[in-house]
Amino acid sequence: MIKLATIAGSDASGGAGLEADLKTFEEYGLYGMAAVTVIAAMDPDNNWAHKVFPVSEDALRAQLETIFKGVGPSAVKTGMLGTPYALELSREYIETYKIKNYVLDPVMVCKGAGEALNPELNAALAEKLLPLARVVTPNLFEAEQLSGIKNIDTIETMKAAAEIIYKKGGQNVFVKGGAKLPGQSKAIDVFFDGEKFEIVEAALIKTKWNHGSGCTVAAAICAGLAWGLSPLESVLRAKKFITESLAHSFALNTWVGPGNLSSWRNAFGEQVQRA
Ligand code: PXL
Repeated sequence: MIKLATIAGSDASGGAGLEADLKTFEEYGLYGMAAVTVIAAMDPDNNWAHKVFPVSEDALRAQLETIFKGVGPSAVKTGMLGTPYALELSREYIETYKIKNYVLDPVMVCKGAGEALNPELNAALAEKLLPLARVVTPNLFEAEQLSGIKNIDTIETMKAAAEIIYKKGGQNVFVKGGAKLPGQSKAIDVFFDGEKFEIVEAALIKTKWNHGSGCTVAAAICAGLAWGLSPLESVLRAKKFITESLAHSFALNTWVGPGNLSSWRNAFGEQVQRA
């Protein structure tokens, strides 16, 4: 059994964070472990406003010992870190245990939270985690923060950002335009491996119920790498997985809804296949 781990926030609503990661790993037929960095809860009496409760440094380190020393993951993903020590500990364990298949989802905002969660963490993330990442998966906002480019709203500016983020240390950069790139009739992302750009296109699924998509895509890429796929192959598989999932997305309430991660299984009668 291939074992992999996520270091991420818990989303009490179940659509994003480590809950999305574990569901994705399961759909890929892999065994998932999770270290919780923060607990995110949403207030039904206040328009689903997010509250984030950090897990203590001791508790996080203890979880990382369990996962890295006690088991040994063959691939790791990080999501919402939320504190400087979560970032430092992630780096320490990924480095010490020489994790090659590390996917960095540079979570900087979550829907409903509005502003960037911890602007001061973004610089540290670029400096300390980016150089370890086999694949980094910024959305347009995160790509702006990581690259310093102000308005990323075209394929050309996505490419320019990917190049800068690559130069800052990400070995493979996947800039997700998705449904957010203006004026497109497809969902468009840009992949860059330092030599070649790949424009990744898929059907544009118009849905409001896309909560957890970023987490899911990064987890799916992580699972692909753990299978032994190349970074580009992992990205293409992840894109199919999320597109299928979004095509079957659903509402949890008036505010939020996730994709349906099991829709692949339902559509094809099997787990996500390797080949
Ligand atoms: O989708 C970003 C995200 C990541 N991680 C956690 C979250 C969210 C958004 O709600 O709650 C734990």
